[in-house]
Parts: sequence; C-alpha cells; structure tokens
Amino acid sequence: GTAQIGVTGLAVMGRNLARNFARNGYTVAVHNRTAAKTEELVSDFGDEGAFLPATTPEELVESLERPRRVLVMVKAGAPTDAVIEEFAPLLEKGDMIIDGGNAHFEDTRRREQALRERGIHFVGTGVSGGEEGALHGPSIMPGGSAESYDSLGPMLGKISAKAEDGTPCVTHVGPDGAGHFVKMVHNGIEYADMQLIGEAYQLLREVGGYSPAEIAGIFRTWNTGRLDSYLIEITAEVLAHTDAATGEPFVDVVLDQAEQKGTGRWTVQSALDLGVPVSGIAEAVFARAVSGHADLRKTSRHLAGPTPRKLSEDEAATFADQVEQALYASKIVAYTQGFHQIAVGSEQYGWNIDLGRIAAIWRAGCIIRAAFLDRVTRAYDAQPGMVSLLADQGFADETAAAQDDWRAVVATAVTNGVPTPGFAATLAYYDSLRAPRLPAALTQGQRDYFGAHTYHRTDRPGTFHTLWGGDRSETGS
Ligand code: NBP
Repeated sequence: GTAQIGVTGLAVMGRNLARNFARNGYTVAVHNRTAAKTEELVSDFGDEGAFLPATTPEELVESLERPRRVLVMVKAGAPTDAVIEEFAPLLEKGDMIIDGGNAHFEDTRRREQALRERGIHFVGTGVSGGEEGALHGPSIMPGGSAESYDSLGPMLGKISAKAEDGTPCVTHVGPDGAGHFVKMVHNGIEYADMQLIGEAYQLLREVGGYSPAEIAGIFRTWNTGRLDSYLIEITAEVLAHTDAATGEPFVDVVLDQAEQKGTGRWTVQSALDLGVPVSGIAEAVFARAVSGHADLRKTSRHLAGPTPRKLSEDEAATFADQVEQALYASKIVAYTQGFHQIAVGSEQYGWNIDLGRIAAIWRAGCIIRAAFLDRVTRAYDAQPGMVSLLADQGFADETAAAQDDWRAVVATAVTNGVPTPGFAATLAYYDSLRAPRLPAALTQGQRDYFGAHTYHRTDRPGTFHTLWGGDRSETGS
C-alpha cells in the first residue's frame, strides 16, 4: 500500500480529519460503514489531495504502507469496539489503531491492553476543536506507547493547530488512557469556563441592567485583555445575534435547558474516584442538570427571593469591571482544579504527564484555547513540579488583586438572588486553601463520636479515640 494513514468513520470529524491529512500532503485511505459517505467525500473534496477510497476494511488495510495507521472516527462506545474488532484481525505486529473519538479513558485502557497483547499499538487520542478544528487544526492529545508516537507524532504535528510561537498543539500525553483522560479534563474545564461566562452574563443582565447586545460589547472588550479566548469571542457573537423570526435577542428565544454529552460528568465522576476537589467543574455540570429539570423549576418558581436593587449607569459600569475580576479569578481556580486532577490521575495511573506540555497544546485549536494558557504554560515551565497553579506567583498576585471584587460580586449575586454556583464554589475553594484551620477537625470529632473512627492530634503523632460514651478519657498512641 501507499497511503500513510487510513481513516474509517467519515461523519463530520472523520471527514474533516481525512481532508486535513490530505491537504497536508499525505495520501489518505478512507472508509465508512455506509459507502455513500466515502464516495461523497471523494467527489466533494477529491481535488484537495490524494484520497484512496475503500469499500471494505480489507481494502483500506491493503492500501496502507507499513506500519499501518488506522484512525477510527466512529461513535464512542460499542461502535468503537465493533470497528476495532473488524480491523484488528487484519493488522500485523507493529501496526497502529488510533481512536480519535471521545472514548472514556477506562475503555481506552482496556482496549490498549487487549491490543497490546496482540502486538498492535492502540493510540487513544483526544481531539478537540470540533468540526472546524478537525479541518483547520485541532489540539491533539494522543496516549499509547512511545513507539507509536515516534511514528505518528510528526503526522499529527502537521495537521494540528499551531500555538502563536509556532509549536504544534500535540504531545505524547502518556501511556494507554492518558490522552483520553486529559481530553476528558479539558472538557470538564470547558464546562466550567462556559458556566462562569454564563454567570457573568446573568449578573450583567439582571444586576447591571445591560441588554444582550450591550453585554456582547462588554465581552468584546474583555476579549482584548487577559480573558482573550475562543469561548469569550463566541459568547459575544451569540449575544449579539438577533432571532430572525421574532426580532428578539437570540439568547431570549432559546429554551434555557442545557444539554450534555457526558464528558463533563465523566470528569466529575473520575474526580470523585480520585478524591480531587473540582468544585468549579462539578458546579458547572450540576448547573446544566438544574436547568434541565423543568418540572422542578416550574414548581419552585413561587419561592421567595429578594427585591433586586437597580444600579445606576455609573454603578453598572463599575460592577461590570468587578465581574471581569470575578470571572478571571474563578477561571484561574477552575484551571487549578483541572490541572490538579490531571496531576493526581497521572500519579494514580502511572502516566508521568507533563502538565506544562498539556497547557501548551491547549493554547490553540481546542475549545478552551485562550491567551491565558500561554501564561499557564510559562508558569509550569518555570516550576515544573508545581502542586497548584495558585503556587505560581503571577496567578497568586492576580487573585490577590481580584479578590475584593470577586467577593463583592458573589455578595451582590447572593443579595440579589442571582445564582452563581461557579463563582461561589471557586471562591470557597480559594478560601479553603488559604484557611489556617478548617472545620475538618470538628468533622473528625463527630466521626470519632458516632463511629469511633479515631483522629490524629496536632501536637503529637499517633491515632487517638475519645471514650465519648464513657468518662471521655483519650485512648490510643
Ligand atoms: P458520530 O459520533 O456521529 O459517529 C458517526 C460515525 O460512526 C459514522 O461514520 C457511522 O457510520 C459510524 N458508525 C456507527 Br454510529 N456505528 C458503527 C458501527 N457499528 N460500525 C462502523 N461504523 C459505525 O461522528 P462524529 O460526530 O464525526 O464524531 C466521531 C467521534 O469523534 C465521536 O467519538 C465523537 O464523540 C468524537 N468527537 C466529536 C467532536 C464533534 O465536535 N462532533 C469533537 C471531538 C470528538 P455510518 O455512516 O455508516 O452510520
């Protein structure tokens, strides 16, 4: 065979990745269960590069140079297993199956192990950037063996997004499920980013009294500063959009029930398993869940709330600046939590993930791409073993400068009855980290009281228990 890569699964993502490879000079073998999609790709985009259409898995495999690289872009879950089972028997030792779908990292660990035993490299790969990213340059998060990355890395580097300094947004994340794990946390952070932006919007609207069009303008201004990011940019576009049918702001005619495909939920489930506090991300997932419970909301609409205080024009302008501070500080915390989860996951699964490289490959191509991630990259470059993003002096200084406004915004939200679970949870996390003492000591006392669960003391080592039901003397050593 002569093709450097084969792509099976030619829905939006697979088709666009295949085109991206072809546009970059690679010969791409293409295959889809329903052959019409393969024909469509070749007839619509055949002039963009060298495509070798295949009608069967056998034909695709035959058209590939060795070691073979088969990129699977089908629906995550059972379809991915089915496609792997179709192709694996056709492959030889040293060949590679790359899964670019949104697989759960535990599935990737299982598949990688099973294929490794058959001599095939399985490369579970996170791909972010949606349809457009797939075509013009996504952020790519491959896991799997170092050997497979030697073969694949240069090709992935070609089709990936490039950061402003020219670095391709791809790195070998780590063995087996590391790539899909990091993609999962990326999506969790994306949920948090979106929720925090949503809270900022809601406050500007309900407390600041601004119209959606005015808020679009505020976001556009923010987008020229430290909040410069894809999500802020598209938020302004959505807010500025007018519904053609009604002439109303688009955001006012969309049903306010957020849906989800599950990667945010996976992030939180994994965080619970790993014992990592990702409260900002969790609140974002829960906020979508709350929005979706239409009946619950309907039966609760009569519940009492405060009388909102209208701000003057000057007060509103000041408030908007405060909201920018709150949004930025909350964003720092959400990323702190996400990177902490990656650090703990890396430790737990033995992945040895370089957090600085992860920040670097998120600088372009992916949904959370932002100027901010260049700062995160530099922070990890300066202090590779950093336990928390807040350990970076720059971020600590920025939260210090933002904290008064951050607190004022959360207080204003509470006083006015505007829900800001993201702003509040990230601030609580920040204050929990700062606190010299936490009520966890009291929790330990309660646990010891009702369950003899024992406790440790601050003044000497050992494990202790107080005889709560008896003379309340202390036992233990
Ligand atoms: P879909 O997730 O909609 O999957 C459709 C593709 O899967 C079609 O090619 C379909 O073939 C194929 N397929 C199915 Br369904 N069952 C199959 C089976 N049993 N055997 C063989 N092929 C089967 O496509 P997508 O939106 O392009 O996404 C592809 C992957 O990329 C997914 O895992 C997705 O989560 C992930 N992803 C998507 C995005 C995004 O923005 N959409 C971003 C990042 C990652 P057919 O044509 O014959 O039905």
